[in-house]
Amino acid sequence: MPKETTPIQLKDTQLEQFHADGYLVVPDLLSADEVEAFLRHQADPEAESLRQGLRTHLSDPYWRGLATHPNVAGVAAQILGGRPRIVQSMYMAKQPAGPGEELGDAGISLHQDSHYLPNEPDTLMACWIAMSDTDPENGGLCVAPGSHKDALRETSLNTNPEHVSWESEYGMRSPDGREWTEKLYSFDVVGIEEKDLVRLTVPRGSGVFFTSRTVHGSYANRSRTRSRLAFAVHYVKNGTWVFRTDVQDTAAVDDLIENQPEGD
Ligand SMILES: O=C(O)CCC(=O)C(=O)O
Repeated sequence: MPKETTPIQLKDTQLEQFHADGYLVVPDLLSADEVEAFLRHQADPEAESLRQGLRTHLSDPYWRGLATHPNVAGVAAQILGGRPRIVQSMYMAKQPAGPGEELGDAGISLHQDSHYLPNEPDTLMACWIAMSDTDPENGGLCVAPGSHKDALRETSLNTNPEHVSWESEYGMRSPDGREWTEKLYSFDVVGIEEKDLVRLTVPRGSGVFFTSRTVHGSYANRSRTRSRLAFAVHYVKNGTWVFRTDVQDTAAVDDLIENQPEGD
């Protein structure tokens, strides 16, 4: 579990950079011990029984520890200017290419998170933490600086084999109780070119905060030996409505910290 540290306080210049670029890399969110403890836990077959899909932060103390960590949720609170609530948490392990394979595990097509998680007012943001050293070769995170400044972009169904492809129906509910379903799929934003992208190098324990409209994604792991491991948490500011029913019941970071069972 995270141990006591002095929480990171963003400088004004970092906040300005976040708002100008739509993302901010923040070094050393987690200590080497914290990363190690999480990875050891993930490798324990007993951790499987604690998984609850996108809501594992509610059932697994290690996931909760990262999602409420002062350097993760605390920095999100500074960016949001208010109390963050957790929408979802994810662990994404992309393995390197095996013998005879050209590519390792595929990445996630270039997208804006509000396409997947419509919310109102749109306060959605993410913290993506490198749990291994990550870079362009092993499928590290890519971002399009400044892409958050416009409205949500047009998308098409991904067809690039370096990205995972899928389609699925999701339930939606509006604040007035209206319900409907929407087909979501591996969105690929139209009009983004290689020159628009920065392929980030983010060392283990460091992280990237980005807005719901920042175009981002990743490519396949092209390394032969190095896994690309990442943990991501998506937050909204208190008072935001999340339309997707599977993650609508967001959790206040403060409540999760207060109700942490003894010994976690
Ligand atoms: O790690 C990746 O490949 C993409 C992560 C992502 O899309 C996210 O955290 O919102």
